[in-house]
Amino acid sequence: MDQSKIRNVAIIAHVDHGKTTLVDQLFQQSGMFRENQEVAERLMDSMDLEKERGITITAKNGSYCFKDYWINIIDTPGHADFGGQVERVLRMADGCLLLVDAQEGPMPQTYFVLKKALAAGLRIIVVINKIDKPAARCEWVVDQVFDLFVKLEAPDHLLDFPVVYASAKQGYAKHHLTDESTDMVPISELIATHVPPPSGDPNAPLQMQVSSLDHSPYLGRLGIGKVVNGTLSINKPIAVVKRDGSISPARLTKIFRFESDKKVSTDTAGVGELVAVAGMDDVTVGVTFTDADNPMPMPLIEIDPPTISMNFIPNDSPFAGLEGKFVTSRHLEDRLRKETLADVALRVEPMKEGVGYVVAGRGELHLSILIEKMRREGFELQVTRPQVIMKQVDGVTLEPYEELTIDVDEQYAGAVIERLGMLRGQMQEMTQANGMNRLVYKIPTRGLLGYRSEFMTATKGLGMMNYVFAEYGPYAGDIINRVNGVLISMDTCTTVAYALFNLQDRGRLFLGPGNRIYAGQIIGENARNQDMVVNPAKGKKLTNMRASGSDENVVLVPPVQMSLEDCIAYINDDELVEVTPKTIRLRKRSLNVK
Ligand SMILES: Nc1nc2c(ncn2[C@@H]2O[C@H](COP(=O)(O)OP(=O)(O)OP(=O)(O)O)[C@@H](O)[C@H]2O)c(=O)[nH]1
Ligand SMILES: [Mg+2]
Repeated sequence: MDQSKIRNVAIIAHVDHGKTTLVDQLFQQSGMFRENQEVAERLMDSMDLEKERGITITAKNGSYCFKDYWINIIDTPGHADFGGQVERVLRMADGCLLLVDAQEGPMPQTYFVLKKALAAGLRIIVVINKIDKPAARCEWVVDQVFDLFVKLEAPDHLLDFPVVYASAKQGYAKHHLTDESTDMVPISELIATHVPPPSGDPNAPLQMQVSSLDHSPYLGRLGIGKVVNGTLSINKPIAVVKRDGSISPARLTKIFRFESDKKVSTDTAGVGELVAVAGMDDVTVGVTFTDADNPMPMPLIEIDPPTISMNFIPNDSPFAGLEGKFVTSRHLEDRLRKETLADVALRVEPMKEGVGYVVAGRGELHLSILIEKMRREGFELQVTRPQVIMKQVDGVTLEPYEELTIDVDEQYAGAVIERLGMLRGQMQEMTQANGMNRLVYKIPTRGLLGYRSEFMTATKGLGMMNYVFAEYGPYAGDIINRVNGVLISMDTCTTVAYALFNLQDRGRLFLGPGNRIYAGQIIGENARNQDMVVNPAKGKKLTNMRASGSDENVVLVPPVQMSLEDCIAYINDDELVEVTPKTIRLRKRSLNVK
């Protein structure tokens, strides 16, 4: 492949600003699909969980042709929990598209990814996306982006960034807002002219560093990275430099390049090409494949330390083993170990007391996605409330803080401010525009655990909240997770509508009639502060004449529906979430309720 015609471009942005949709359009318009071919929306979001949630979880490679250019595209996740991946895959890129929503403007993760792109010295093309939105305010957004570059001390030659306006959804882009356009050509043109070709030397010793991982059912683990110098060849013996600096011989069994969203096998890959390689079972992020005679390791890729942890415990509830295939501690251990190989941001250690594992990751979403994957594979397990990872510096306990940005309708701002105060948030900034308030806070990560769903309810879904890790700071003091107690079942039984009807005045119920539950299981929230043991199976007395029709006439308030994330955020330290392929239950750790 002609090195001068390769362009390696990462697409980076805040969550939901349209990265994956933009990739769809670039692919679609490059003519790589047959005219009548059915192509999935957000093609690169290929995992089931990505499709269901509409978010990108892992970065992915693809490519398309524009004129005689071969453009490698790296789609990255925008959610802060997966920010570490962005930093790693930027090593494959020579330039990037920074997408910014034409209405929202730069958001916390925009700041984070731009900082990483500047640190990597990449050429940046700013794409103002979603210009079709009626509330788009492009000029304002461009100004904000410029301010962000200045704030991040971008060097002068990068401050002069090209801007292109796009609607990824409708498939057009333009250099000026007044231009007419029906296609994405302006973006491809800018990539061809503004992003430099890869700069390596084909005659130098081989260097290819693994920046991300993938898995093939037939070939096992794949390492993905850029050939920085030299040529990678299937038949040539090479060496691998591991993260610990050790050097050993290696032989690759397969090399793939990325064509559209597929991997295509090849025997050699030259400078600047992005490839996936098979043949090394314990390949991990940061290893360098290099010349066997003249090994040249590349600088190590730093991996951000985890910020929160949860305990994963084998299911020991009375219903253990009824719904899942994998239940034992051994199953759990094997699965978690396997995950750490594929996900370098995850740490797993045995618990110091009791049976189970401390699983540490980059945030609530990171860990809950793992739990969700496991339950779909047939695992049963129990998890504890997430804990933030504290640090000891010079004998002082420090805890992580986030910078929180909230956009909320004026009428709800008061309630939000009050609550954030209780969560130990410190307001940094408050601005108003068009009936919306923007609040910026510094707040302990602890205070934010589980806050999202509360925020959504408090603002009737009309608010937006985003946060990124800010720094470690002094311990902020106690934060009360939940003031209410819970309603606990006194017996193992099946819930009865009549009993629930009598209980629903006491608080909010989490389940309806006809559910099999056990003693010690949590069935609802008490309106009062303390826990209460209740009997959700108590039927009507038989002496009551109207009992003959039994339950049917009872009108129940629909139970509160809680997602896995809601449950995890809800529980206290003396409670667990039990997860099986079919059910999510809340329980007391101690089931002794009598
Ligand atoms: N109106 C409008 N909506 C868009 C546009 N581009 C994307 N969207 C919508 O924005 C939402 C998010 O799009 P994605 O492409 O998944 O965003 P993303 O940046 O890949 O999101 P993450 O990968 O989760 O960070 C989807 O509902 C898209 O349909 C656009 O140009 N205009
Ligand atoms: Mg995406």
